[in-house]
Amino acid sequence: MIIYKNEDSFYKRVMLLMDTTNRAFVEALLAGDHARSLQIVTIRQGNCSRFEIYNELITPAMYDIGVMWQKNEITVADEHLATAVCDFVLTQTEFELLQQSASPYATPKAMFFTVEDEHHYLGLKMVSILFREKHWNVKYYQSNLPIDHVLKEVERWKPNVIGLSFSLAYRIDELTDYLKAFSKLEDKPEVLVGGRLIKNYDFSSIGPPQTTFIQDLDELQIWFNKDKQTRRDEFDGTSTTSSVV
Ligand code: B12
Repeated sequence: MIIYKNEDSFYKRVMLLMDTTNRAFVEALLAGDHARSLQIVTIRQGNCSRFEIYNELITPAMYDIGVMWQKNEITVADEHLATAVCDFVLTQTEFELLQQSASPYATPKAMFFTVEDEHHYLGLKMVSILFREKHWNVKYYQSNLPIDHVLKEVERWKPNVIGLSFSLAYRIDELTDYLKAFSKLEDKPEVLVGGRLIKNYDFSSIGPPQTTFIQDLDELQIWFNKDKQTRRDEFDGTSTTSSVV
């Protein structure tokens, strides 16, 4: 059974975070102004981490745009334009990480994608960049990856973590199929499921044991800290040491 959770307090917190810079950022996204949007992010980068920029600037901005769209204050075209600029800004925040990109054989490995027909991928992209920042070997497949192709990739690449995202309630059956398929995998990779609905519903009943539902970047941070305590290679040891303490 999927249990509904209260979303009011979350949205109040989001609105409180919308200070002047955040409003300027929303305006720049909606104006399709790549330069101004990037400038706002670059200024913030002076005293904020990537995590803070994603959590306190970009995520609230996109949620705010969703509310404006729902209230018919902006058009579908405005929202698409804002999405494109947001995607550009995220790519820029990933750019400098390319210098320290892990080799295709390095561990630990994590793959990211959205379930079939799910086109909301900006949140997933942020998460994949945060994994890259922590020196994970990342493969980011963006959106709409059918289950048989996911399973082929898992078999071939053998990731330690499979991260998937979904945003629309009517994708729950698809999500359940993916999770069932992962529970049958021999290597038992850890599965992380994220997306806006995790805040509102308790999905634990559809997740096999190695699945963790993560509602936001704060929870991801907790997961990273826990993972660091239990995994030695690439973080505190060398790549050939055991990954289990
Ligand atoms: C931009 C946008 C789009 C873009 C998608 C752009 C893209 N490439 O991602 C486009 C235009 C394609 C789109 C299409 C649609 N959309 Co839309 N969209 C949005 C909007 C405004 C922002 C989404 C976003 O980027 N949010 C910001 C990110 C950062 O937040 P997030 O996804 O929650 O991710 C965070 C966490 O959830 C978590 N997380 C996410 N994934 C993962 C994965 C892992 C592994 C982990 C650990 C964590 C994690 O970390 C992230 C970082 O903070 C939302 C509003 C909203 N509230 O989100 C509506 C929204 C989601 N869309 C909505 C709808 C209805 C649609 C359409 C059905 C519209 C239509 N009629 O065509 C289509 C469906 C398309 C499809 N088949 O998927 C509704 C859904 C309503 C509902 N009740 O289900 C919303 C809520 C708008 C609204 N208020 O009505 N959309």
